[in-house]
Amino acid sequence: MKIDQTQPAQTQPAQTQPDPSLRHSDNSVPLDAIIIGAGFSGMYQLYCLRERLGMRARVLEAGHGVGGTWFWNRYPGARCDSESHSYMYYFSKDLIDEWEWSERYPQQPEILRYLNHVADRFHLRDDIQLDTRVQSARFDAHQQLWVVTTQQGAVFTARFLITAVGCLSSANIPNMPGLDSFGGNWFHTGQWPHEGVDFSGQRVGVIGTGSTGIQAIPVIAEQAAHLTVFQRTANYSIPARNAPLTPEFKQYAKQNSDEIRYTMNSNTNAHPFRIADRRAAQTEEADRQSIYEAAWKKGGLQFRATFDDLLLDEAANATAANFIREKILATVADPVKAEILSTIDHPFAAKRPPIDSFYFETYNRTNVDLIDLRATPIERITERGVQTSAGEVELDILVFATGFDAMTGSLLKIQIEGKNGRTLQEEWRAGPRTYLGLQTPGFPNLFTITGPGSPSVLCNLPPAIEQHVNWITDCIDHLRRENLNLIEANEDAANDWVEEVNAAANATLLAKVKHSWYLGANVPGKPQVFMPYAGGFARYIDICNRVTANHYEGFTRSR
Ligand code: NA7
Repeated sequence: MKIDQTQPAQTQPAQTQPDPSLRHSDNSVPLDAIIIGAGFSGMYQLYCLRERLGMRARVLEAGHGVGGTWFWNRYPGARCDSESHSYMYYFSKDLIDEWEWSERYPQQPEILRYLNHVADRFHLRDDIQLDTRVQSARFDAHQQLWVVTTQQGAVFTARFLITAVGCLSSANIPNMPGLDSFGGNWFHTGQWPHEGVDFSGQRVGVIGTGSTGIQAIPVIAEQAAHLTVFQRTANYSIPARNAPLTPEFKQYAKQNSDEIRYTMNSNTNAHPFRIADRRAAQTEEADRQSIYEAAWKKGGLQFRATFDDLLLDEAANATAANFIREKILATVADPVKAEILSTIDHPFAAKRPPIDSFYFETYNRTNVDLIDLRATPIERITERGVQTSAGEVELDILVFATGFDAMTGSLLKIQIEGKNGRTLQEEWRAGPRTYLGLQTPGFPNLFTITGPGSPSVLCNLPPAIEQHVNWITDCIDHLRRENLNLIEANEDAANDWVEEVNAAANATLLAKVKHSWYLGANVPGKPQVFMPYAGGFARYIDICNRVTANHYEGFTRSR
């Protein structure tokens, strides 16, 4: 099927100038829309509603600044795994031309500077209310309005409610017995103190070896007197080969922004590269090795794109997995550590594959120990440190790099009550059930940007966000033009979509990993349902476009 990706996923309505007199803070007058969260999604959604549709919208943001995940995740080594020229908005040519990234993979402070620049450049702060945590939202069917209450007790009403709360924003802090008794300081990477943490001269423990732990461990090891890494599941990681961007590359990225955007919107993961059209299983061993070797040298998530059967065929995947295992064994000098790090229980990239800067090399430092929690589990946290079945590790600082209650965590922290008085928590008791990740039946005029059931975390997120926001904006514009007040996903459409999401995951190796956060398995008690849509970003865009073209098939629109 042909997909036109030279433009945003949806046709953009003509730009209309907002009426400045409409921007006021009188809570008694219903707004057109309330947006929860001022990260990549919330800011772009505000821009679209205000600048394209001339609507009155307000963003409510819990943090003291804009930036969403990049406001909170300030741990040492925090940087993006997407390449900088793809981890940005593409909706404004001027913005593309004027912003300059410094590195292949930008660090957290640089991304936060970018998002602040966007907020200033488009005067978004006028309609963003910081330090405002939304506690509940209730749909008033009589008035056809969402009634939103903040933790401070302020009440807002709006026709549309749009959640832009992020997929990886609700910290997963394991309930470890004894944590209260710990005499040192402990931190979760996603709630890092703004003043930073001084590790010098300290005995530090890091629990977790996902993307975050793998970024933080080398940086902490350089500062700390001693670092102990507590690993539950060994992980693959590809060298990032981060470096400053050359003037030539910066120029290339600006001059070819249309093509880069087209590539991102017409492939599986919304990255600015394509998955090679060849199979590992059908490639000669020597050729395969040299392809892997070249990708290893180049670094980054492109390694995953070397062959198109890596996530479909276990034997093909094993060739990549074995290559990486050999690299770990060749890098880590201590054979015990090397064995713990390279005994990996899942296919490559079936969990989110990290990329790193000298992660495995860090285990060659004399001040770094590694504990295999599969062999010697944590029993409790003590006053002095961490007690495993093999003994106590004394620590001054403990870092939880233990991830997030992904995709649904932040949404379900808000008490969201739909038209029948049922809450999202009740509706999603057996797992999230959405239509296209955009809407849930029973919750009219509620949109979830990159919600469960959309490609979201399987993608480079900014393009996925732009596509969702464009779709939502066009949908709202359509309702307005047609003089309609409400849109709601149909039960059948949501049920069919859940099946489609499951089928897409089951067609890949992603669904084979039973302990991944894609399934919610990292949070005790969370229903285990594969949450993101794994059918590919381009295919998803095409489905969304078809739904629009077929008069919002699967949705009910009404006055
Ligand atoms: P992840 O990828 O969820 O990684 C969390 C890590 O913490 C992982 O190694 C977990 O082991 C470990 N973990 C979690 N709970 C525990 C307990 N109770 N005990 C020991 N170890 C534990 O989160 P990240 O923050 O690294 O990355 C999240 C995403 O952010 C990333 O994919 C990017 O998209 C950005 P496990 O594997 O569950 O055995």
